[in-house]
Amino acid sequence: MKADELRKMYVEFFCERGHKEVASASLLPENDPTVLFTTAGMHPFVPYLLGEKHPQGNRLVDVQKCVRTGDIDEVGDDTHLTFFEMLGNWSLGDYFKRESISMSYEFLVTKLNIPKEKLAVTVFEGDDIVPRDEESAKVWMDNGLSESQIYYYGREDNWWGPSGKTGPCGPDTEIFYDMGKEKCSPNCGPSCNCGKYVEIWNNVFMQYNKQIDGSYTELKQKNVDTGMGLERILTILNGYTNVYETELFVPVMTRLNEIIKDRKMPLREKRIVCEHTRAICFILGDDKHIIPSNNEQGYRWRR
Ligand code: ALA
Repeated sequence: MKADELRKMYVEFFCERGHKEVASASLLPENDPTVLFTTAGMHPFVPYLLGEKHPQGNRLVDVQKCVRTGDIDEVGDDTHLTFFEMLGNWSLGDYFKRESISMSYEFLVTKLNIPKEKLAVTVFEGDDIVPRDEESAKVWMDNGLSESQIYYYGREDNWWGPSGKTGPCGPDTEIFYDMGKEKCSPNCGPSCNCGKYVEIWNNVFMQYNKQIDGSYTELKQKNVDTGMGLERILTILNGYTNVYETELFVPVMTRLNEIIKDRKMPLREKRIVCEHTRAICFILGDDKHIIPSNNEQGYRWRR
């Protein structure tokens, strides 16, 4: 499977289900002053998640360029990236948990032919502010997952957003692929980060707005924000073990090997050079043309 085939399949699948395609926004957030870069698909949509009408309707699909530096120290492992493409489908006050989860399941299992046994999902276990998400767990089971494939976790794992201090957020259900490695311990699960389970998609049920004092208010409408990692899905569909084997990285790695010739360089360092090179190319090539400097986006670029 080529990256472009996958992008097309995803967009077509959601267009067939009433979504309108929206182009990727700039890597410099236009509608969200709380972050330096577009770290997720949601930033361009913040006003619409808050209730403003989107000109293209209330079901949207996109392939959004993202830069996320929070995981920068993980880069060089098999799956973490600073620049990545996020395949996203959006409900702006339209469908909610049942339809969102069912469409994700159908896309993965029926369209991409991923065996359902290879999936594990997590749902929000609840706390004193927001109840346990039994509804999402039930929808997963109605679709065909068994109870043993469903894990409940707390706010650290199953709550998404806001990226800055304030804004739309909510509990999520995350979808993982079992890479087939041995369990790292009897308690091994999607949250342990041992590499057995790789997160491929996140469906966020955005129904809250976090305020500056840390409290949550209900949004005017219930939204869905999903994000699937293009590079990770591509790795899995092609039976690779890491993102550097995909066509998105092979040419960069080939060129690096030509440049360093016989000099020894540890694999992890090579991967970091490839990954960061790709990221700064996209930052430099962005419509907003970000250049290295000593503050804000330009400083991240330079680092
Ligand atoms: N906004 C969600 C994420 O980035 C989909 O994981």
